[in-house]
Amino acid sequence: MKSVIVGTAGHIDHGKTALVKALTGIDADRLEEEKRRGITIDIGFAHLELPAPSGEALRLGFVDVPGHEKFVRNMLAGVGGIDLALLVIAADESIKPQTREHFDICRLLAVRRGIAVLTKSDAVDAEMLDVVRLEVEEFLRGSFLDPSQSPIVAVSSLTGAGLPELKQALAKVATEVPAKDSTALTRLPIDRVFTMKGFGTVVTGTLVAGTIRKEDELEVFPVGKRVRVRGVQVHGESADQAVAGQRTALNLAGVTVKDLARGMMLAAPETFQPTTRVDTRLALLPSAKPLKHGARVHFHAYTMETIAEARMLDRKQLKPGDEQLVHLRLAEPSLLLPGDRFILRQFSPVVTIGGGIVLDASPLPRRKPQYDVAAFLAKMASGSPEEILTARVARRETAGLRLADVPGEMNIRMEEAARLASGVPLTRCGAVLVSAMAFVMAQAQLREAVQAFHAVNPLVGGISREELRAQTSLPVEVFEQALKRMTGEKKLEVSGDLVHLPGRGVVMKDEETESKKIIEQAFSSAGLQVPALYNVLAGLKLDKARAQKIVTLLLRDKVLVKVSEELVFHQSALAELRRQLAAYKAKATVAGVAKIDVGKFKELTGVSRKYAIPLLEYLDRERMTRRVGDERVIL
Ligand SMILES: Nc1nc2c(ncn2[C@@H]2O[C@H](COP(=O)(O)OP(=O)(O)O)[C@@H](O)[C@H]2O)c(=O)[nH]1
Ligand SMILES: [Mg+2]
Repeated sequence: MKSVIVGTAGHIDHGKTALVKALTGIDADRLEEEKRRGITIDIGFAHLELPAPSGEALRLGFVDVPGHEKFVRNMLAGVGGIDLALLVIAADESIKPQTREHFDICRLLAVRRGIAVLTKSDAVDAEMLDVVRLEVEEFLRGSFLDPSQSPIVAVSSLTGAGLPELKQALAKVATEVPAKDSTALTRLPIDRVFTMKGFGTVVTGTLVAGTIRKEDELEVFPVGKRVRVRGVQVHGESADQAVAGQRTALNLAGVTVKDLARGMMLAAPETFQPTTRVDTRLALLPSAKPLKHGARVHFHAYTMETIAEARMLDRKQLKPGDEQLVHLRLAEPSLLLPGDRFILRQFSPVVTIGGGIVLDASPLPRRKPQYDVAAFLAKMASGSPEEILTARVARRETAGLRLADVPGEMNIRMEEAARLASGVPLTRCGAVLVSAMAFVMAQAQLREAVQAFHAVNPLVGGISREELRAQTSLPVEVFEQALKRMTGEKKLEVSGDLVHLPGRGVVMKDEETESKKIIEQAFSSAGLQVPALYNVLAGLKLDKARAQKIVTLLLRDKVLVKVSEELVFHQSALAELRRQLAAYKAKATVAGVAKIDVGKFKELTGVSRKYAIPLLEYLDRERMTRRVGDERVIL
């Protein structure tokens, strides 16, 4: 059964609530104050089943909105999820300010279909009704309610005149309007939160996308809390599930009423990120004042509202009646996705000035050089899903876009994201997608970094993988994939942990391996009484350059440690020194402090002054000791 949401719109006292009641039998003015004062303050709800022209049943959910100019905020909370609008105009008053404002809002939100209803037809004569009808036709021309495609129906909620015709027109338009997608990722903007005896926390809203079943887990935005659906009601009756296009009430476990409020959004878990920055296409009403760069406005989307700062992405000022790309910075995070519509109201006095569509809810930080934002947003506005994915991946250059982040950025299911990703010419680096161009860039970065390393370190066989990755700041997956491609094509080689240009690696010949052992042994057996390096090297069957290379390798691998320009120690000797010092500290501690001077240090270690001073300075650098006058405090 198709479910469609019908919203009322129009000036106060034009008979919106009376019309909803005449159609559905339900009084949408639910608040005590509304009943007492006879005016609608907040949004109210009703429902009706109608046979479609095909005979199939249609389920209509009604959102009745307040017409008073003071309550446009509440009207906006209701209108966000509607599929078709009933623009209510009283025949005895014709078009009034909120007729215009509500109609503007419907147009800015891109409501696609609707019916103009001339109410209170009993209160005017036929001639007057004709005049108003002409006025309204003129008013609607060229809009989504253009009289050539949308009916204008005169009714009286008092006498019932015209109601059968209106129901017929409603059924026809509701059949034609596209249904909301019940297979899409679930989103339910919350419009009411309350407790019900015996149930606990209940929220209501118009399910704008997806399906919600009992026991589903949902995430509350922007707070990120998890909730479990204990029960589902659709149009006031228990149901196994609610589908997109239905007025939905959910009984939730895992939250209290305090945690929730109108404006929050329930959504598929682990998919979306709330945002405070969106790139949009914004249209300014002809009646508005020019909108300047940096202007503050009220931002409304679905049931949420916040303050936003408008930053122009092309011309510095948006002229009335024009539209252009605008970046909005929101005062509070919220869940917004590409394609979402929003309304802007002037900061003060508060009137509706424009509205638009979110093109990108995950803009990259503004930096230079920046991707071409205008071209990117043009793609977002009119590209195919394949083009959109390609552009979203390409703008991230070598950082790439994780496949896992695609559903949240594009508001598509994972299966769809995977299908798209395999259908476009992108490079898959494990879980990361990069453009073909970025993959080439990544390889160039690797080659340059390796070349630069060789230039600076002629004696070392290559750069370690981790250092190379850190230098190029590529994601691990992109790094590994690019390296694999380059070694496959023999553009780079890998020996152990080292990456180098072909032919530049360290090839240890037998003699060299032997020499390495000799050097290491000479130092490890000497302890702190180390031999002079040139003496060790002189005893090897190797030329000086090769011997020096081996020492450099041993230093890099931290087998040998340079303590001063002349002194090199084996790491095991230095480890032993630390142990000795720690043992000495345990014995020599007086009043919490252990000190040692050069004499005691020589005694402790058996080294001469020539060695003691550089060793103590080394220990200072290593923060094992701290010099205080002629002594050292052992730390
Ligand atoms: N004569 C007449 N009065 C109506 C009709 N519809 C509504 N009214 C009256 O107009 C007033 C405002 O109606 P209401 O539905 O509350 O208007 P809303 O502010 O647009 O919701 C109420 O006193 C209604 O009884 C109608 O078709 N004929
Ligand atoms: Mg009302």
